[in-house]
Amino acid sequence: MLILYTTAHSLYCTKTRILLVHKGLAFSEEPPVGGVGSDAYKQIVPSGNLPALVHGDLVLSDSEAIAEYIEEAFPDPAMMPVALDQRSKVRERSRFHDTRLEPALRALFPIVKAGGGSTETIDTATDAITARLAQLARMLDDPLAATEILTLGDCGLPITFDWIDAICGGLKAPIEWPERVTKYRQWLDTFPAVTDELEKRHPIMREWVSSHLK
Ligand SMILES: N[C@@H](CCC(=O)N[C@@H](CS)C(=O)NCC(=O)O)C(=O)O
Repeated sequence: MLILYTTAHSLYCTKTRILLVHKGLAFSEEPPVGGVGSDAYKQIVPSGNLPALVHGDLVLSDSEAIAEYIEEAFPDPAMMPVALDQRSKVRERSRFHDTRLEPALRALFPIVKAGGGSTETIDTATDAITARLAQLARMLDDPLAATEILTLGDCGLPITFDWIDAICGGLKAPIEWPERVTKYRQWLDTFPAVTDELEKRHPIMREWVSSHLK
């Protein structure tokens, strides 16, 4: 049995749930022992990171490490293409999500927690997101990036897109979505693992945003 340490709001936990559900794997979820950032949790998961996976004696953190382990331990259905160059583009997309697009979104969290920000602060943050989305559109245009299967590189993006909608909607700072990214979102929505998980997260996201932005 797989155990996943999660919290309801964590974007990276959603990324991992999408992967596990798409793989058809049974797993149970547990909150971090002693709470987020606790010493008790760090006794189990040294980095204190969420999500973390427990599989037998293995305790593994970092959503990318978890994704690659799951793909190797449970190869069916495949979530990596066969061709080497296509595999590398999946990894590129996944890393782009974790190290570029998501951090641009994350810059908005303290603004929301503060109940809002100056027009200039919000514009700077949303301009950074817009720039990353434009880069993603170009990456998606690369023929080597196109796959028919849902891949490891596609699991983080849908929840980040929905957080962008939720937060930018709350801040009344709409984002202009590149057509290519909208088309990609529509494709992601053809996978039940994506839509079912997002549906469960929507009320939690809405509640979090509206609790801060009255
Ligand atoms: N790159 C990491 C990022 C994960 C991450 O930032 N997790 C947040 C929750 S969304 C977290 O662990 N926060 C608690 C902490 O850092 O102590 C991954 O892919 O797992």
